[in-house]
Amino acid sequence: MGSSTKHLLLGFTVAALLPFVGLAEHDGSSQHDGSSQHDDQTHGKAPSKDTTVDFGVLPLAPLGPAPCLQTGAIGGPADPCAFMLHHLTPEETTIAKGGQVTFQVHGGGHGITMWSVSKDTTRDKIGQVLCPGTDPNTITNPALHNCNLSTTNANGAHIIADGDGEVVVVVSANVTNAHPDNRVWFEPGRLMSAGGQQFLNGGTIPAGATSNGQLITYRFLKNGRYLVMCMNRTHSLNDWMFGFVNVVGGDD
Ligand SMILES: [Cu+2]
Repeated sequence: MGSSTKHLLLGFTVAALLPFVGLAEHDGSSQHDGSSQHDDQTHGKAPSKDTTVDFGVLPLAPLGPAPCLQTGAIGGPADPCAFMLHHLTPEETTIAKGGQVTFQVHGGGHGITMWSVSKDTTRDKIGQVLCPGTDPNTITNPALHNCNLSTTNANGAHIIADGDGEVVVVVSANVTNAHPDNRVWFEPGRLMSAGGQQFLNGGTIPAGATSNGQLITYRFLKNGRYLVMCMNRTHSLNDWMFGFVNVVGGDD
């Protein structure tokens, strides 16, 4: 076979494959069905290069009227309103590929861990397998939070699947109450974790220009959607302490 014939055949093969390559890139995954593009949670958001996310909240005053604690360990593990502190701000963040997110820790008892999920993964999809019911971040009356301070739910097993139905995180039951059982700890596919064994330091000044909480940075080199969770079982499994980072721009 002459070299010109080889080139001709190679060119034909590449051309024949292109439509399939294009489809896979368009959907973000070759496994997606036709509806996934419509549900892409990463669309329509303007990316910045680098950004910051506040991880948790430092309480300085009672979190609400009684039964929220009015004195003592406000926001601590015995405060029925502590769930109000367990969220990321913002919950959804979008950066350009290659950009860095700096997570600043506020308040106590946090650890950070992260996995990649499909682009159509919604907050509700994840939250309903952690604690079924209303998103705790929208609840102001602690009596309406289905899993509030529930050790049964926090210590139970939870299997987290993404929007495509792929299992992303298998949270084992907390049997020993020692590392790694006592945290959300699942290594397959995990991109990072910080705060195992010893929780992160939330500093003494609330979120703002002078805040002094511990900083955790991660530079996102691949497009996609990333699930960022607290490793504290009570925070994430009871109170939905998780958020998403969307990485867009450039090639997938
Ligand atoms: Cu936490």
